[in-house]
Amino acid sequence: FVKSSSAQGSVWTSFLKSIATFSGDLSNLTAPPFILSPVSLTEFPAYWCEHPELFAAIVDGKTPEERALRVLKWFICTLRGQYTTRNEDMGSEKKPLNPVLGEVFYGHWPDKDGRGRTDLVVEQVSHHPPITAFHIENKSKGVSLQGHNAQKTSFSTVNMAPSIIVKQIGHSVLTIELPTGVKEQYLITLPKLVIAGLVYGKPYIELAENSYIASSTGYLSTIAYTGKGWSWNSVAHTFKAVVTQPLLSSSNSKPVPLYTFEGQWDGKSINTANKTVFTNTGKDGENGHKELVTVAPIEAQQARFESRKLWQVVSEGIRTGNFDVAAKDKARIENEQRQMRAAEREKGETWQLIHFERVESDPVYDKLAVMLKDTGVPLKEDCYVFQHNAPVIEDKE
Ligand code: 0T9
Repeated sequence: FVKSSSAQGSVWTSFLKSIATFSGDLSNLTAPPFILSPVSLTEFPAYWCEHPELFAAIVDGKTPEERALRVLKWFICTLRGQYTTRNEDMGSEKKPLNPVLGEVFYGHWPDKDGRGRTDLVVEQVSHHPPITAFHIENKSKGVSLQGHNAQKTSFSTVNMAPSIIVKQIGHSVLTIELPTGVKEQYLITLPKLVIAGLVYGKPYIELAENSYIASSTGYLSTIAYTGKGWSWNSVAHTFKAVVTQPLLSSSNSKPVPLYTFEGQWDGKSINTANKTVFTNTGKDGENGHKELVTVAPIEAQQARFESRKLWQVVSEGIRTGNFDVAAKDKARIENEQRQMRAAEREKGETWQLIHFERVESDPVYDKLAVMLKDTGVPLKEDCYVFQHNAPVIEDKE
């Protein structure tokens, strides 16, 4: 059951052994060249908005209930991009480039059909452990998403197959401002990942357990990832989402289910009550098309550590199979970072973030987290909260 070509096979087998005995953060692990991705993790938050029209349309929901459903639909439609893109584009999950402290990634989705322009700002706010913060905003519609993401990885055997378990640490908060000026917030927690397919040398992601979307209007969506995907005879990427009625404050009754959706998060799902199609992110589906983020060409990138500019030589090396060129430039970047950290220590300085600031707590998160806890949701450990702190979005059009 080892990757076919025997030379590669033995490299992969010893890599698997090193993962199995590794403790801590997998971003530090040296992986065989064929599993390297030319893309940095700072680019990943763009997956949240590859359906910019669904993101914008949230605010057009007429009632709190309709908006909660639109948030759920948008969220489900992001999953295919988040978790299957590398398999679709490169044949398997790949190890992303580990961002440097202060690495930034900027992009936007242009205005089209009245949906408004959406801007993306990403910054690597910590290197040890790696934490990525992002802010996505459609100003004209009054819709924004702010979040940060980190991972805790471990090795385990799932359905008799060696697998990497990735606990996502962090959360996102979606804020919408209605035309009346009223604001609604939605706390979005993140699912657990199982990286399966390792023995075949073709890793892919399956989602596990639950994630939640808790709204300030009281609606709660519970998304259960049924994860049949790693049993040989069943369908991959299945989920069931239940939207419950707002709880009256301080009542300890069980939330009443209003809607249930079932299906595949990378394909079709249906409303189980009336059998209408809910989302379809599959290739030919209603929301199958995705719109990649628009990024300035490398020559025009101004920031010191703008992701594609920083990793240009490394990425090119990986893409063209010149792994020694890639390794050399990666080592150069990492040495430079070590020198910067040493110089800062010497001067008693710390690296200054550009777009985010670390805060002790976030009142919106605290409020929604309490609501989740009250409904009996076990809240996972979180990392520090980062807040977007600067009006960095200038119109470049
Ligand atoms: C946030 C997403 C996250 C980042 C990636 C686990 C992972 C790094 C984190 C969670 C995004 O919103 C969604 C998608 C994919 C996740 C990555 C998949 C992956 O394998 C890596 C880890 C660090 C590895 O590279 C493990 C080693 C490798 C051999 C497996 C292919």
